[in-house]
Amino acid sequence: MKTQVCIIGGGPSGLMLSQLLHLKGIDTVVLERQSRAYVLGRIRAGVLEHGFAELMREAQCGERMDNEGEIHGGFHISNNGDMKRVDINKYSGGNSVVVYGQTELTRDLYEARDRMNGIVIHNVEDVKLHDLKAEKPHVTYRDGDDIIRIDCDYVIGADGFHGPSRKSIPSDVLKEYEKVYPFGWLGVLSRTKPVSDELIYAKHDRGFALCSLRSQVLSRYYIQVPLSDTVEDWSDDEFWTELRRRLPQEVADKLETGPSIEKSIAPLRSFVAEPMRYGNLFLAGDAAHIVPPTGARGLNSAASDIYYLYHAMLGHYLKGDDSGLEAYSQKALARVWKAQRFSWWMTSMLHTFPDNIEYDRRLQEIEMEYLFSSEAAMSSLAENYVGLPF
Ligand code: FAS
Ligand code: PHB
Repeated sequence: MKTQVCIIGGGPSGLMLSQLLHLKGIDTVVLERQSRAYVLGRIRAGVLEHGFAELMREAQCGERMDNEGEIHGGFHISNNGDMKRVDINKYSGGNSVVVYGQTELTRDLYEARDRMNGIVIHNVEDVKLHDLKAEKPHVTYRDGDDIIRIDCDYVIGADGFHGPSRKSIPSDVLKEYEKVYPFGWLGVLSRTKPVSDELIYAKHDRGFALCSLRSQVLSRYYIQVPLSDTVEDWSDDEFWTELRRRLPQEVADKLETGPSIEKSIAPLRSFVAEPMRYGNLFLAGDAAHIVPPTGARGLNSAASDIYYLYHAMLGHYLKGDDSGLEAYSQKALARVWKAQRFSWWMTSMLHTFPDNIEYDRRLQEIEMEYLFSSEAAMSSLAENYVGLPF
């Protein structure tokens, strides 16, 4: 099999790039290890930056997002029950975010791929990357007893944190930066009316909590839990009781509870792999970087990678200009690290750290006090939350 761009990973990063390139006449093949149902069964991001929403529209996949997604111009931060609103619309110069689940946008991307007869191959096994430094790399995968070879010009590693692409870069070339947080997020999805029209990030002595949503009939809630906890340790009732304890009383009193339709624990880590290019391999999204979800930067960091790669590939194929490809890693990492900083800052300010000394706990309080006392601090939060420019 031959193609111009072989994309490993059928998550949002891989699908978005495949769709954008196809619209410009550039051939791609997407290789996905899981079934489509499995990929669409994942519950992940919920908040889209302005830039991501624009990319969805450019990819001709934005219609349902525009019809069903919610535009949010602010969110709330509570501190042991004292709640204040963050007006991101005012402090970002009129920008906002779209609340629309990653599951839904991934579905939209798959449907667009189908409409254009895009090649997405599911249930591939043993994907291997070959000759990445040669003129023409190739990728192989196993289909039952057969080994299938795909010859291509470029390989895109959009295969997430556990995929083979990053691991194909020699250890003497790749540098990894990682910070693991001493807690995770226990998330619950429930067919209930969201407790608030806007997100609530709740700092509390018992631990962090987040009230989010997917629609007016589908709520998404999280509570910080120790890394030693498992989903089995938490019944629905225990989850709702603990969530209420961490919310302001007026919010807790109107919390509508119901059976969890999804319940999972995500560990929190900050991770960056450099460089994001090795020969004709380009890493994008979670394959290259991971953030704690506190700042809602995970999926949105993937968006700028895809934007840069898309324009770099257009330059190469349509103009014979490789400057975008040459600059990709440095340009992508510059924005990735700013998202890392913001995610670390939000996480550090809002969570309880078991080993924090008194000085650290007091500093967290001061960070919050400074934020709500300074227009400059609020503008900094807002410009990061709506998304720094691509
Ligand atoms: P993905 O991991 O989504 O996709 C990679 C794809 O590659 C997967 O479909 C995988 O099956 C496939 N793959 C892996 N190995 C392969 C192989 N060997 N061969 C072929 N295919 C292979 N971000 C937020 O902004 N907010 C959140 O609340 C949030 N919550 C999250 C919760 C969890 C549990 C996780 C893991 C992530 C969360 N994220 C969140 C981050 C998440 O949204 C990612 O940023 C987003 O999925 C990135 O998309 P991709 O780069 O496409 O990676
Ligand atoms: C979510 O709705 O899943 C969500 C929203 C905002 C975050 C993290 C997760 O910061």
